[in-house]
Amino acid sequence: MSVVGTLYSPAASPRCPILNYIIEYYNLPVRIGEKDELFTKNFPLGKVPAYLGTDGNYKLHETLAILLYVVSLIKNPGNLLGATKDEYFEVLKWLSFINSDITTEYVNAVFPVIGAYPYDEKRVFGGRAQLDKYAKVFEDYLASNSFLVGSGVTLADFFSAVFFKQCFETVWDKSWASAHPNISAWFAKVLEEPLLKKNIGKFQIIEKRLEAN
Ligand SMILES: N[C@@H](CCC(=O)N[C@@H](CS)C(=O)NCC(=O)O)C(=O)O
Repeated sequence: MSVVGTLYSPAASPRCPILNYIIEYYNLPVRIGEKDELFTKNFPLGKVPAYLGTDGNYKLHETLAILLYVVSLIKNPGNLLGATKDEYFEVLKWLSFINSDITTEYVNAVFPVIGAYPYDEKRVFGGRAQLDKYAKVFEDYLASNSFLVGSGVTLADFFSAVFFKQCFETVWDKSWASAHPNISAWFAKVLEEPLLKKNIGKFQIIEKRLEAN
């Protein structure tokens, strides 16, 4: 199948890795491109991810729209979007929670520490606390559920686990993982799924949380 469009999706951007994994794993006809003149011309906000169809007219920004578009290109998506209509909406619920509330607090907790933003202790501490509050929603839910939606792995698990991987590389260290056994067990299990295994391989949780120098 010929290429249907270009996805601007730098691997280092928190919202982007899962898109690239899905495109590569399912061999989808989407080119993953670097920001270029076409990107600047078509996406004045300059935010990623962004998708431009080969006709030059079909444009998507917003992670969730792009994610669902990319999944729509998979011939047999199986259980990715859930097994029923209700499950589909539950998948969307988790995607939105990760993409909005959790991403915002991850950025607050981590970006000033790694030098992506000026250091601001109040922001970092506030982000960590809020992130913990949101993580508790997962920890409690996963106490009695194997996956985030229904009885099998869905896009909600993949999107969340790939996002949490970034947390486990920066702000959620081994002691945090021990204090959150349900998230940790679910995370390890989802990482074993072929889609993530192929892309992430063996993963080590950071020994000690990153702190500003
Ligand atoms: N609402 C957008 C937010 C996209 C967004 O903020 N992307 C970040 C990277 S994860 C970005 O491009 N930041 C650069 C900037 O804000 O200029 C979405 O859900 O996709």
